[in-house]
Amino acid sequence: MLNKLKVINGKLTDGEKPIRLFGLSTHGIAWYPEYICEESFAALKKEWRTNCVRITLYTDEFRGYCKDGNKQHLKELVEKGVNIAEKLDMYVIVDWHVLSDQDPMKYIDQAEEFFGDMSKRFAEKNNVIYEICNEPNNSGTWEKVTEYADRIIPLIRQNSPDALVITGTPNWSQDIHCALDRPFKWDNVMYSLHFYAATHKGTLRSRLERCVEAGLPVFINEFNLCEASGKGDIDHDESEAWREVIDRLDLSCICWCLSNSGDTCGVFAKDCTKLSGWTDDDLKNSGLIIKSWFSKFADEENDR
Ligand code: IDC
Repeated sequence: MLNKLKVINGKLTDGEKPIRLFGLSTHGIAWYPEYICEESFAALKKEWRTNCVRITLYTDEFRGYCKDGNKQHLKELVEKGVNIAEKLDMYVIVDWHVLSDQDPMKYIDQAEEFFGDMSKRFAEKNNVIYEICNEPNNSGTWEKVTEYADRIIPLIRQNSPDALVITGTPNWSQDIHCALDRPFKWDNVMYSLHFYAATHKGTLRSRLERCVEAGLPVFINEFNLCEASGKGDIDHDESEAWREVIDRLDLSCICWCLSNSGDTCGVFAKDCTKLSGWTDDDLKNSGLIIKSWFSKFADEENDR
């Protein structure tokens, strides 16, 4: 069984030593459920050499959990993913994907029901990380996120007292300085920073460095090398600058996303329907580059 994750002095550890998590995020599981299978997770572990998967549950989008999604089915898919990850000794992030809903308080009742249920189901598991809110934006201010967290975190901790929690930060998870100024009162929490290298550049990297150096526990639980739209060209220079910072600060990072949507950010080519055994031809450029990053991170992790 994997060790429980624990934030010590602003750093992610497995309770004994520092640990870095890296891997892929699913796309919305209502749209791309096929990758929630043992075959794919095993390939992500073996072929991509990753140790973590993020399972994305959109809330307010078409077929979202709080919209017209089939709640029962979506919960079963999350549970299936968690169980597969556990079997393969991988960590797994359960992502409540706030996006067009902006303010996580919009669906607080449904979030309470969801996280109450999930933390009960996964109470005995060491591999589950609860991401309570993907990207607050606009009306999703830090005050609102804090109000929301103060209701959700105690609920999770009632059932899973030691669980690691990740929270989004305002402005699509870029304003991590809000958390540095006014951190949550809860321990074992990490704060999200998301970047898309062709859009988010030196200013965001400087903020990241400043906050991490000041001791803020930051988790990069979504990134890609293209524009924030998930489209456009990869910015190679900016991508390399991001990789260097991630490495230097020893940060965890999760790539968006496991899909063949045809967008730059989807790591598989549009005509690739394989669930494992992906060749270089099956990968888009973003996938190829990020796979090579992960391989390097895995070597470094083995050398610890
Ligand atoms: C994008 C998906 C795209 C989908 C869109 C809206 O790639 O297929 O149509 O969401 O639902 C984020 C979000 C993430 C976005 C991604 C790329 O967390 O949901 O996915 N992005 O735009 N933040 C910054 C970029």
